[in-house]
Amino acid sequence: MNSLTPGGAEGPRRFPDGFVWGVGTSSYQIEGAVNVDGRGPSIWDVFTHAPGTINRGDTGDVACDSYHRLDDDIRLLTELGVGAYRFSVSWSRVLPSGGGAVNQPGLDYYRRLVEALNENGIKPVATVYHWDLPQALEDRGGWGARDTAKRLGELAQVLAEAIGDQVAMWITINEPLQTVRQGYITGTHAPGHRDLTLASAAIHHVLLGHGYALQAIRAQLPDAVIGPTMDPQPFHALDAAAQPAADALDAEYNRVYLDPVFRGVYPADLRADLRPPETLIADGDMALISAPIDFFGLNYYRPHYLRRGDWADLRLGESPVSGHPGVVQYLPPEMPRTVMGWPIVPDGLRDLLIRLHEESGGLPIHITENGCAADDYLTPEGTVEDQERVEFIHGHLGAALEAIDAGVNVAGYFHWSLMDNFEWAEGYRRRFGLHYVDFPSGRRIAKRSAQFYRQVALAGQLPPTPEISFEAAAPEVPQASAAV
Ligand code: IFM
Repeated sequence: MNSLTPGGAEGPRRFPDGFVWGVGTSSYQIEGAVNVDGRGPSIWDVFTHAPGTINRGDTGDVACDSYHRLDDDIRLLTELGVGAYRFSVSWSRVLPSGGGAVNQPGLDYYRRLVEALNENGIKPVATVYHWDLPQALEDRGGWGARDTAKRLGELAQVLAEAIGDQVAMWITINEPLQTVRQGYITGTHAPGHRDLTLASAAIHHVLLGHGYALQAIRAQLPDAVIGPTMDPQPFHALDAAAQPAADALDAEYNRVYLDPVFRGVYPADLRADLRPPETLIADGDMALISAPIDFFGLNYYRPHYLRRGDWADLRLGESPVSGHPGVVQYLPPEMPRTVMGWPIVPDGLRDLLIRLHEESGGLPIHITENGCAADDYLTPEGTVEDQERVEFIHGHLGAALEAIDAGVNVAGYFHWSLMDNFEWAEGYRRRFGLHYVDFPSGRRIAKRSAQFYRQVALAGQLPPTPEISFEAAAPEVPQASAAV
């Protein structure tokens, strides 16, 4: 319906009025300046400097140097034409010991950032916690300790007081699934634990941290717009034999975080060794975790496919699913995927939006992340022709429109990311940005996808094909001025 013009030809499809167009980043991935102006060490400083943790030994020591290039990045955002910018706060820049004494220069940086955004008509969307826990808190037990959750509430309170008048939306936590899974189970992210007992405690304490942060911001700013961001990952069983595994993994990856926030309970079918022990759940915890939120933040990248398979005789595209003998994860070899190896499935976004709409009781949903890594490179002419990212964006925005047509309140889309940055264990080799970053010089260059996204965001509509129209192209975002 939305996609057809009266003449029957495919025309542009409009997003609802007030739809928020944004881009996202996070502190450790872009700021650099790790030893500057009183910032304390975070778990990522320690983890990246341990041998063998990160591809090529990359660190976030310099990253995109956004701490020193604030004006450049504001210019990128204004040239991009977005209405909102999602950034995260480096906890140890503001509270170097995790709590207690505030580091004023750190707080001043975020004050300058949010003021500059507002002066340029861009809504600041602040993520309180995006993975860079102060090492001081890790030394006292990290997310295995209840006190860490309380300290997140303290950080939120400090931020609400200092920048609350300037922030349009608050995101309490980013992707608790990855904090727990990669930080405490696989050990591929900081702090690098592989310990299920710690992981089960971390599940509860990260969610409790969301609850304390929500409570602190609400107390200070009763009208604030607040929600968590999560990255539920759909598991599809391709045959009946894989269905029990798909259900179990849905509990382990998704419902363990969704159910407490939406309904105040942990899923009954969660595997026993990950279930937060009753002894850790104090009276009032589940009420705090399930306190009303104003929106749900969805990060969507990919689904998973499971089928019956012989672990001793794996076929092309199959890998064993740990804990589920006889079941394999399967990626059809011909299925398009990003350089991360993640399948490109826009319909998965539509279906997930519909599911979350139902499970959340119709909450507004912001797509707080969606994007793809690609093998981007500078052409001799100095451009980056990332047509595959343009197509990725076009496909996923089309899926968001289908969800809207189905009645889902999709309130915004934040492309990940404003610019190439430190992609955690992958280091700098994985480029997710709308802007190419030449890391040795720090220079930012608008990719073709930046021009496409600009055209969509300014018009509030999706063109029928993933192409840049003449009017939106070069004159407004000339390569020369987009490079800073
Ligand atoms: O770069 C990350 C981001 O920090 C969290 N969500 C997924 C992105 C891509 O892996």
